[in-house]
Amino acid sequence: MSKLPIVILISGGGTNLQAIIDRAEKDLPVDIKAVISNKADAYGLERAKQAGIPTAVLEHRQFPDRESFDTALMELIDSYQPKLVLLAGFMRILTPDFVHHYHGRMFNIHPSLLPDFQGLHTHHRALEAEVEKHGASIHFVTEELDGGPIILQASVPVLPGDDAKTLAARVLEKEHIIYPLAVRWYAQGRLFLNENDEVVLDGKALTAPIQLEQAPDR
Ligand code: NHR
Ligand code: GAR
Repeated sequence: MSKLPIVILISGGGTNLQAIIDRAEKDLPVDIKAVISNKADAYGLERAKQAGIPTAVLEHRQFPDRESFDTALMELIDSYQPKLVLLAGFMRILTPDFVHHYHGRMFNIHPSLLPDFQGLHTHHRALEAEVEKHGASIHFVTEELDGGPIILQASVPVLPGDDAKTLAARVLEKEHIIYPLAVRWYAQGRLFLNENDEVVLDGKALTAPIQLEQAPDR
C-alpha cells in the first residue's frame, strides 16, 4: 500500500512520536516527512534524528503573536505536503485560521477521557476529582480546545497510592497503543470526518468514541 505522508508536531519527550516511528518501521503505512518542535531542547527531536527523519524548530518566542507563529508554522508544515498532521505532546494552543486550514486532517492525543479534563494538568485534576477511571483520547483538532470530535479512547484504573506520575505512566502506555491505531485507520482510508463533523469509521458515523477494548483490528 502507498504510504501516507505525515508531519508530527512535538514540544517534549516524544514517546508518542517514538511509538509511531517504531510502528512505521514495521507495518504502519506512513512516511514521516518531518518532526517539528516549538522548543529547541525537546528530546523528541533526537528521536527523530536517530530515525533519519528531518527535523525543524520553530520557537514561538521568536514571534510577536500567536497569529504570526501559526502562519509560519503552517507554511513550514505545508512545505512537506502532509496528508495528516499529528499533535504529539504539542503544547501551544493553535489559532482558528490554523485549525481551519487542517480541518479533518489533524489529530491530537490528549491525556484524559474527553470530554473530562480538557486543558492542562489532567492527571493531577483526575486525582483531585477522585475518579475511578482515567485514560487518553485521540480527537480531530478543531477551534474548541480539546473539544474536537473524538475518535478513540483507552482507559486505565486509578489505583490506591497513585500520584500524578504513576497515573501518567499508566496512561502513556495506552497512548502508545491508540495513536498508531487511529493513524492506521486514517492511512487505510477507513477513517474520516464527514461534512457534519462526525467521525466515520468503516462506513459508519460514530455515535460515541471507539474504546480500545472494542476497537476493530487492534
Ligand atoms: N489548538 C486548538 N485550536 N484546538 C485543540 O484541540 C488543540 C490545540 C492546540 C494544542 C493539545 C492540548 C492537549 O492535548 C492541543 C489541542 C496546550 C494547551 C495550553 O494551554 C492546552 C491544551 C493542549 C495543548 N498551552 C499553553 C498556551 O498558552 C502553553 C502551555 C505551555 O507552554 O506549557 O498555548 O492538552
Ligand atoms: C502525553 O501524555 C500527551 O498526551 C500529553 O503530553 C504527553 C507527551 O508525551 N499531551 C498534552 O498534554 C498536550 N497538552 P510524549 O512527548 O512523551 O509523547
